[in-house]
Formats: sequence, structure tokens, C-alpha cells
Amino acid sequence: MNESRILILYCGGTLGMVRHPSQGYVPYPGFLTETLRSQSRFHDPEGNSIFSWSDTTERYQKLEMILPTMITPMAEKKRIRFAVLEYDPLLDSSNIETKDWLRLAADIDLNYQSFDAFVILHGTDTMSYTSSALSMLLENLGKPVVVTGAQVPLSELRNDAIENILGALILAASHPIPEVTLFFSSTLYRGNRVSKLSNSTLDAFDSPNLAPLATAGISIQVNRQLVLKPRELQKFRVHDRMSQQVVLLRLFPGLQVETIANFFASPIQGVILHSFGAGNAPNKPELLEIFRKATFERDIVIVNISQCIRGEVSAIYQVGKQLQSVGVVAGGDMTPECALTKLSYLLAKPELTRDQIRTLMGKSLRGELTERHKDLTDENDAGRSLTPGAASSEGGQVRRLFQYILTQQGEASISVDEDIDDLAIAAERSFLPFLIQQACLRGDNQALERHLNRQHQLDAFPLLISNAPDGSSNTNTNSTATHSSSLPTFSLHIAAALGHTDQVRQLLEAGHLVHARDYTGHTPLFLALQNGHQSTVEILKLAGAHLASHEKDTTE
Ligand code: ASN
Repeated sequence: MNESRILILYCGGTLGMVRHPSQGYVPYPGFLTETLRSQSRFHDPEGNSIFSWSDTTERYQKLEMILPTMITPMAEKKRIRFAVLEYDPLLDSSNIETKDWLRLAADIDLNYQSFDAFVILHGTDTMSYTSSALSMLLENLGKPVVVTGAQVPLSELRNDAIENILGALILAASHPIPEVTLFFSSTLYRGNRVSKLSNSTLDAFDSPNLAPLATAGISIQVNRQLVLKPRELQKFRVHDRMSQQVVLLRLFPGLQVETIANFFASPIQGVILHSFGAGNAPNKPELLEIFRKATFERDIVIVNISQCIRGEVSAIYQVGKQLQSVGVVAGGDMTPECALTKLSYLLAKPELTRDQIRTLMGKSLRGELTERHKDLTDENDAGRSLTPGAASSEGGQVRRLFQYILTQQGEASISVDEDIDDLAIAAERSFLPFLIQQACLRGDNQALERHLNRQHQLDAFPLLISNAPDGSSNTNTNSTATHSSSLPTFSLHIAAALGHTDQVRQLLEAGHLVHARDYTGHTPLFLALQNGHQSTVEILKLAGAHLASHEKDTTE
């Protein structure tokens, strides 16, 4: 089934605003949906429009709301069927509050099983706060949540709304990255890595400390190595609380110590210290004393992040070390938006002690900060040189095969030097998904483990050759085969259909996506059920598997 189902949650922003004669741009209910419906690229008149959601949620029934659906023409080998849930009132995002994030998270929860992905239409002013907050609230996320908006509204002849909505829909449908992301100006970023840096150009956002996850140029290129892989067998769930007792304290020369003390007044639980340079603050004993008392007497969590948009907090200066000694935690390269919302999220988890929260603030929970020390001590050889096929005999064979091909092409004079090594590694990356598929077909657990380990090892390494276009609509998002037009191999589907329960576990723990669909639109769970493999069904369910809407119709 070449169809992906997406719920658009439209909460406001310039994107759907209309120019009012005296009030400037104002939100205009209904305008966005009607405009999309009138354009054939969003609503194909040839498309089957009499479809109704088979499992309309209770909430909509209660509200007597029927969500009209639209269907796009084929894009990247798929049609996108979508519904727009318009919030009332539509907000300029400068009015967004914590309760709005909780509502968005709750709406995604409510509709999680009915849709393949979610697109949030939001104002740009606070979009990076929302994408950071959602990245925390949506735990064990297995489906794409793409946040987007516009600098120039859809109501203007020349605008960026069309491109941003279309790009978000297509990326969510055809390149299912199971993260909260932000799409803007042809670029897909990790949602908790972005800041709004411009109000005068169309590229409003940037992710200063992490490369984009994808770019939508002439073709869409996904930087799969950066995409997070869900490696734990855990079901999706939504955390439904955030502490509002968190503040952002931006230092500036001349800021009075008494003013700083006010930031720590009761009932504050957390302070994000927006410090200078590499995490520096004035070297004043009174200041350190405020921090010490806040930490040790009132158990306030203080997290240090830098005002520099690039780089991280490190204790290379004396003052940085002093801050640490009074309990201030280094927040690495987190954005202020992320540090603030992450701390609000963690402080609303009663099961965590403040010390545990301090530890977690310095760790990456959703890829929001770079854990450099980890890269260097990674058990999988990161930091050492990577030899083609070092960990698998197949890799060595790939290299020999590569040399053979060169000879056949009359390129025998090219010697086996570093370039060849790079190419051989690239070839190996491309080849591994096929080897993994073969191991699943044979039910060979050891071979599968070997290949998955090798893939993980290659994954930890930067790409040696720039990305090739990823036009394969490979639902196997975790694949590292970025260099070729590699075809989807659907290893998880094969293992599930054959009832290879151990392999299903191995693949899930290696980050294969439990919600991926094969060419016929089926999930691994459907195939396991259809073939009566009960233990396989159980392991898939443990990882949050559920049937797609159309599969429910056929199994019930
Ligand atoms: N003020 C608008 C908002 O954030 C800005 C925008 O969307 N471009 O809602």
C-alpha cells in the first residue's frame, strides 16, 4: 500500500495568518485547511476521497468532529493521506505555554496508532522551545514528528509555507525518522538542537552544534548516521507533566549579585545559567556562595550552558572548575531552549532524585547534546582507524570483490591505497543490509549478530564519501547504506514472518524500526500474527508494535 497517513496538528503561527487591514497578520480559522484543499498538490481530485478513518478516536466522536482527509498525488513513491486538526484558538506562538506542549503530546498519544507520522504547524518564534519540549515528553518515540511553520504566510502570493508544509509531509512519509524534528527552509534538523536565529530571512533556524538530519535539495538526502535508533524494547508513552519552576539566567557584565540571588527565590527548582564563553561566570565569592547554598541547602538544580551558539561548556578555566565544585552541572552544547525544557521535564519526574537529575542533565537522552568522551571510549573502535572488513570476513571479501570490479573495468593500475579503502568501506556499508537480510532468511543468528555489530561499528564512523541521494524510500531508516541506491531489505519483516524471535529481538535492539512497512504496506507484527508466531508477536508488542489501521480491518 503506497500510502502514508499523517495527522497535521495545526496550532497557529504566521503560516496560516491573513493580513488584517488594521491589526497586521492575524490567525484565521479554517483558512489553512481550505487553501490546502483547493490545491491539487495537497488534495488530488483523482485520489480516493471517500476514505474514512477506521478508528476515529473517541475524542473526536465526543466533539462530533469529523476530520476531513486529503490525499496528495504520488510523491517519493507514496501518496500522503492527511487530516488537519486545527486548534482553537490558533495561537501566535509567542503565546505558547507549557500546557500547549502537554496538549500536543497528549494529542499525539491519542492518535499514535491511527497515523504513521505527525506534522505540527507552529509559529516560528517559539518553535524551538516546542520541538525541544516534545522531544522530551514523547518517550520511546517510534514515528516521525516534524514541526514546521513559515516566515511568510500562505495567504501571500510568494511564501515559504507551501514548501515547508510539503517538505515536512514528504519527509515524514517517505523518510521516517523516529524523532521530533524541525523542518525549515529545505532542511530537517533534530528538534532539540535548533534555535531561531533570523527573523528576516527564510532560513530562520539553525542547529549550530549538529549537522542537519536531512536536506531537501534536488533530491532528499538523509544523514542516516545522525538519526537516533531506538535500541530499547520499550513502548511509546507520553510524559504528562513539566515543572514550571525553572528559569533562564543570562549573565551580562555588571549584573548585580542581589539580582542573581532573586532568581533563586522559592519555589524555584531549577536554574539554567547562561554563561560566557566556555561556561565562565564572574569570579566572585558571593556568587559562588549563592550557587553553593542553592545546590546544597535548597537542592536547586543549576545547569551551565554557554551564550556562544557554537561549542560547549567545559571546565578549562578556573572559574568553570569552581562552578562545578559548588554543584553547577555542565550542560555541554545544549541550546537554551533545550536545557530549559529538559530540566522542566526531568523535574516533573517524582521518581528521580535531584542528584539523578543533575547526572541526566549532562547526558544525552534524545541526542540533545554531544557526549564527546563517549565517542573516544566507545567499545566499537571509534577513535581508531577503521579497516575495511576488519571485523567481518565478508568485509574483506567486499574489498576483494571491489578490486576485481576495478580490474574488470580496466582500472587495474589503481593500487590498493586509502582511497580504495574508503570505497571498500562504502561498498561494505551498502552491502551489509543485504547480508543482514540473508542471515534472517537463513535463520542464522550468529551471522546476523556479526553483521549487526559491523554495521554498528561503521555507524559510529563519519561518512568517508559524501551522501548519495537517498531515493530508495527505504523504510529501514536505521540502515547505514547511504552510499548506494540500496533497496529496502525489510529484514525485520522477514524475521517476523518466519517467526525467528531471537532475530527479531536482535534487529530491534540494533535499531530496526518496529513500525516500518514493507512494499505491501504491512508491519512486521501483521506478518508474525498472520503466520501464527506467538512468541514473535510478543516481542514485537514489547517494543510497542501495533497493527496499522488498514491491517486492523483485515484481522478483526
Ligand atoms: N509571530 C509568529 C509566531 O511565532 C512568527 C512566525 O510564525 N513566523 O507565531
